[in-house]
Amino acid sequence: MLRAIYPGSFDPVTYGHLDIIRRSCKIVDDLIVGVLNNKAKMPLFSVEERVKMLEDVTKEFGNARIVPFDGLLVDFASRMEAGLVIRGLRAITDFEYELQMSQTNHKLEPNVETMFLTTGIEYSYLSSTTVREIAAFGGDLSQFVPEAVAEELKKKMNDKRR
Ligand code: COD
Repeated sequence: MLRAIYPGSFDPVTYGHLDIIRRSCKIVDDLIVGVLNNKAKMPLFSVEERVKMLEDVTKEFGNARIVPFDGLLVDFASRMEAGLVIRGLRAITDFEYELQMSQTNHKLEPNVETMFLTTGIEYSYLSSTTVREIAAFGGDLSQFVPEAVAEELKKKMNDKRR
């Protein structure tokens, strides 16, 4: 059985992330979407909120499960007994960071390999950062995130304005 981890911040999950999850689920038997619980990064959504949104939008994939983690990714991978990490590659700007991360992880834990899936062309521009910015200015989010996530973003932005 092939088990992999797709780790990230998912603050919030976008159609770009979902595209990678959908395609990964066709490749591996058990996909663990690892949600980083890093309070130092000051995410917009709490880890519980990010996990809940991911659970809602990945229900249709029978072999994906959402698990929060903190600490090192390689330790999380060992705990989950996963030897494979999947990452998405959007553009050359992602490459340097991703290369450094995969090589560091491999040095820390040689049993963990990283596999890259290139983004679908229609999502290559898309990031959680731009989604948060559009939401902050009340823009239309329908092309970027599922409806349930757009609703959560609107609520969060309204709460912040109060
Ligand atoms: N299309 C395709 N892929 C996309 C898109 C898109 N539009 N948007 C994002 N992605 C991919 C990203 O390339 C990434 O692979 C994944 O989706 C998640 O993206 P993010 O932005 O939500 O998550 P990141 O990149 O902030 O996640 C970083 C980690 C949490 C994985 C990293 O910080 C980590 O492992 N932290 C734990 C500490 C650790 O082990 N550090 C040492 C590693 S060197």
